[in-house]
Amino acid sequence: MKPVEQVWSPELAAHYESQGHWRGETFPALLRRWDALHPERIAIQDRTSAWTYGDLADRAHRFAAGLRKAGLQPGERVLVQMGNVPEFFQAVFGLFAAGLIPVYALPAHRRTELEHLARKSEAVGIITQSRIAGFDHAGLAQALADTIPALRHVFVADPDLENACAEPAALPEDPSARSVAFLQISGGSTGLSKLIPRTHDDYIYTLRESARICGLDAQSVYLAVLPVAHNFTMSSPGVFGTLYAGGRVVLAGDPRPETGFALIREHGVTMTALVPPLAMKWMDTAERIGADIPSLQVLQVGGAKFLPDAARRVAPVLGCTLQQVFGMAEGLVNYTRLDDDETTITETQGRPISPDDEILIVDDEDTPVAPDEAGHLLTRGPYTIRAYHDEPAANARSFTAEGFYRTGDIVRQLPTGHLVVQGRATDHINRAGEKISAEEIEDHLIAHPDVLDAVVVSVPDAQLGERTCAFILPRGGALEPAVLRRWMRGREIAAYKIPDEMRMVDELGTTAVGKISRRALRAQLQKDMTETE
Ligand code: J2J
Repeated sequence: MKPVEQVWSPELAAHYESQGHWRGETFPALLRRWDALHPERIAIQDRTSAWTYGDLADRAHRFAAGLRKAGLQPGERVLVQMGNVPEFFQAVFGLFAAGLIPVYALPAHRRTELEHLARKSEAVGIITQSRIAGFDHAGLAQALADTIPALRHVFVADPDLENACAEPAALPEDPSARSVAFLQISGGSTGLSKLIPRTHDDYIYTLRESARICGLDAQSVYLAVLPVAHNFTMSSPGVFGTLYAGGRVVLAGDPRPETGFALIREHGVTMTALVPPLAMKWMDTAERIGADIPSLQVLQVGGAKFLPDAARRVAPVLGCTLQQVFGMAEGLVNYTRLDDDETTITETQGRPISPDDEILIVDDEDTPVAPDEAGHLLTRGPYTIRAYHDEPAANARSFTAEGFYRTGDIVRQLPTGHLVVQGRATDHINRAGEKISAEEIEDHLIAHPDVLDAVVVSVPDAQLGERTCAFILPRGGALEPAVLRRWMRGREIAAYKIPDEMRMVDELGTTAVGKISRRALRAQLQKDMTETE
């Protein structure tokens, strides 16, 4: 089994430590600390249950003992595919306590994505729910275990995560804070998702600082609307940042504004986070039927560009402060500060968490652009990865020789340090905050016997921000989009990856389509589409 690691240069690591960013804290130690400090306080609740910090520690430790009893060994990887349920926390903190490394899948993922994540991480097990939004995840997990011999353990959270628990037993020693705590997944601009190894030290630093920047404390109540496994909901400051601050996490079962407003009223929610299309839906509903959510102090919006016109509506319509969040699972997170002036809050995507986040904005030749000019955003810092797991080719492309991560985003920086996202250079589609790799979808389409070639581009969309359009060159006669749509469903991929639009074409451009010209072709089609919109 390949070890998972994340290594900074010794000089930078020493610097991050000397600055107090990395403090040697680990997730299993955090859980024990919360349990010792405030076991009676409510940590997590949803419609039907409320767990105190003591309950969480007890459940996680019994599950950890069960994992040990089942033979799982420290350092092994386990896929976690769960929705916004308290058992997610039992599973993940149980894995931490047993020295295991969670790999976070999203609820929307299907067999194709899970199989890729399982193989790439060499996972030995999967923890899931029997159903999420009506889909049979237990069946999927079992089918996966039947095809991947290494994936030996299947745990279904409901009804029987409890059955997997054992009497508390000796748990392994805490891991090194410099070791990898879990694997997040990349949005993936080329091909399939890559695995992002995040260490205890680096991630806990973002939790501590995010909680501080966002003003969280023991009185804070955070509503998780987006999937908890997504890096935004998990850490900016998200559910983990809220627990770090000793606050309370409320889990929403669905993202509808009516559900959100009811939960905010019922639990006195002070903060929540949405992607732009959802934020607009919440505002439209509030204007139509009223929201009555006086406890809500901060609405965070991020994951995709929030346009200034929409941003300006937040405070008057929802009666709370807007915080824009521009982050990435690879690391760097930017926040507008709660006391920034209105123009900064509505027109920028914030500034970095850390004084040690290094920001470089460069042209196509990696030469820094003039101040205030737009260019490629490169970054290096105390919580931005230096490499993906087991991806030598992607690592060579995605990181400079000095260890800066090439974010793929085009930004400009204001004299205050705030960043304005202008667009992006890589070929992913940001569909309502869900990132889709054009190449991955093209590969699925081209696998169809009647498709000679396909190119996928993004198109501006009033609701989603962007939607996907596939240009398809059939091999011979007519080919119906409905046939291809069925084909894509048959590929067992997340539903959000199925193109919103498919256009049959006679040719796809004059250049021979190869890996190099495909990029130019996408750009050309993109331009044609945008101009005809
Ligand atoms: C424009 N583009 C944005 C924004 C992300 C906090 C918040 C978001 C994520 C996330 C995250 C954007 N305006 N406000 O992990 O901790 C686009 C950029 C970026 C990519 C990263 C967090 N906020 N984006 O969205 O890994 O293109 O993380 O590089 O899913 O989303 O996507 P992801």
